[in-house]
Amino acid sequence: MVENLRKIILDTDIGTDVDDALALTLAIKSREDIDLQAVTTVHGNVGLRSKIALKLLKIAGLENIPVARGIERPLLIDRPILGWGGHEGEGFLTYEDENLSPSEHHAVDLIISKVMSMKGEITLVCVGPLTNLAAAIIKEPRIIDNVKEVVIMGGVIRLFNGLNLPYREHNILCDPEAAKIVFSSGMPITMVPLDVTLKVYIEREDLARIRAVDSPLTNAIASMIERYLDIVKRNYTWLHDPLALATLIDESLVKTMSMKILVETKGEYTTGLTLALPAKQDDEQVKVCVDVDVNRFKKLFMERICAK
Ligand SMILES: [Ca+2]
Repeated sequence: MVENLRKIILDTDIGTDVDDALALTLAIKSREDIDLQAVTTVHGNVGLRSKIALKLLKIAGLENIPVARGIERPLLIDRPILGWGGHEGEGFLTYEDENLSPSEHHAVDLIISKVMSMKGEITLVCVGPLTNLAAAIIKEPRIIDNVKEVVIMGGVIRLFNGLNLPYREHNILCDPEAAKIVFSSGMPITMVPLDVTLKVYIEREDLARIRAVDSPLTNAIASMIERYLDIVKRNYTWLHDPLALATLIDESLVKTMSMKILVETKGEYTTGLTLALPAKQDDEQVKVCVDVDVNRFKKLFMERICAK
């Protein structure tokens, strides 16, 4: 049913951790649920990140979906770019991909124009630092009331759920001021924190099933995963960003609780921390994912990725 499709913009730091490419692929292969309106890139070399997204879309035959470059530096400029691996695009992009050209529009403008031209219909899926979205809010605050929903992979609320959780998460730590603007904006937010994403992963042994599909897209994805596992010297890697996307495909995969989320920006040791408090009635309430059905998610992920 076309009218039930979720219109999304994927805002991503694709290229460093392989999970962004897997989230994009999950969106591409979930056409029955997801209408991918645009991809926007953020943090670090956004031109290179955009080429990676463009190439994946091209392999999938979706050259019509715009990919827009966003903001390279954190919002206040005085913070470093964290986590740039140096391997971004290696083994995937070739000299022929020089011709892949991103949208002439800036990511911030594309987000604003999509949200304002399709009021109440656009869901923003933010799986990188929140710089683009914060800048979009500053430039056009009316997007706050006109976005359908924002799904954020980011933060950690430290549920003490048996996982060895860090006290800060990368996407928020990269740009805490941007995160603070987003979380205090009043937008309807679903937060997919490390507390749940560190429960879901793909293993090297899953690659055989992906390779068996033998399509250009699955072959590309299998190679990207394999290369990333070699770089991080592990036989598994977490599916942080695909889980955020999957909550839009089947919300029953996760259990959520309403909380108030504050972002620390000034602490000597705690900058970038997401402080989760019980939400009172008048507070901005964030839907925070607190548990995930690991097996059902993994099954959905593999079935979608490996579908013909
Ligand atoms: Ca990401």
